[in-house]
Amino acid sequence: MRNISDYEDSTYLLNHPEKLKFKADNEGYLYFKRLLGKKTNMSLLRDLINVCSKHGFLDNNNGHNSKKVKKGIKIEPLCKEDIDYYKDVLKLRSLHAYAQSKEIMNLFELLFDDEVLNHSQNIVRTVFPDTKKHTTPPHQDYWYVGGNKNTWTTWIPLGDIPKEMGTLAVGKFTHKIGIVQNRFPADGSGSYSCNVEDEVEWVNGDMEAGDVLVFNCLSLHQATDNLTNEIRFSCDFRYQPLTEPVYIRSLKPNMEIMSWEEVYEEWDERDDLKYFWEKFDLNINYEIEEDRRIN
Ligand SMILES: O=C(O)CCC(=O)C(=O)O
Ligand SMILES: [Fe+2]
Repeated sequence: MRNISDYEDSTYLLNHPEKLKFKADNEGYLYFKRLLGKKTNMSLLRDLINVCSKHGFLDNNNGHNSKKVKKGIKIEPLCKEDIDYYKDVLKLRSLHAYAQSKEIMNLFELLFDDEVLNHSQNIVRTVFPDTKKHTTPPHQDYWYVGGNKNTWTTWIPLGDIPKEMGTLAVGKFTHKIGIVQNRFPADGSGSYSCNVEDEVEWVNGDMEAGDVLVFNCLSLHQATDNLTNEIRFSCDFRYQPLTEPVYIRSLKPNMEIMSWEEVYEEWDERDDLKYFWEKFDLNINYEIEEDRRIN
């Protein structure tokens, strides 16, 4: 990656909706410092550390909140691959509730001028030290998410994430290029990558608990390497105008590794968050969209 500058904080535009929308339409990304409270962010981080600890990944000698991995443990891209661990992560009610934080829902209501659907397929990334070759390569989310091109992703660090721990770089203005057809097999999460022009202007930076990065599903983005000896945790959630088509997979648990019944097993029976999307009259695509088919 060449041509990198810091994320530009758009918090000051939250009271100027037209300007905020213009910036989103123009640059294809927005960044908000501390849009969310630190307390809830740290609480979800603790929940994830507890799941990691339950699965025996952590060096508990380093203290209660340690994100250091046990010596000798070799976890291949645990990112999402260790199914039992990841199932326990997806069962966390705190994760799914976080995706519907009112600050995020209000932000997208403002950007969409419509009611907002949070895709129930919420994702957590667990990135271990020394996993460079699994770092997520450049891609557009539209290839994976589909449905419509007005879907946006939020990428949220859990805890503070300095640049050397790896964050998410977004290519400013790249959503205007349209679908980038060049896809080829690559290492890293997602397994495919786009060709990227040298001129792309990337934004990246240190992130703090509560910061939120949002970008359009056609904006090119890529993760950067975790060069520390601690685990990096982040979550990525997706949102779209309620009236636009949604691809069926966006309403299933990530990677379809389990059923919603299994996710909800230990939740309160009357919890409103369960199957929340079923109360909307959605326009669901059951077939993969034409422009996402690989020839
Ligand atoms: O965190 C990562 O490794 C990739 C995140 C990503 O591609 C996304 O949020 O859409
Ligand atoms: Fe992505």
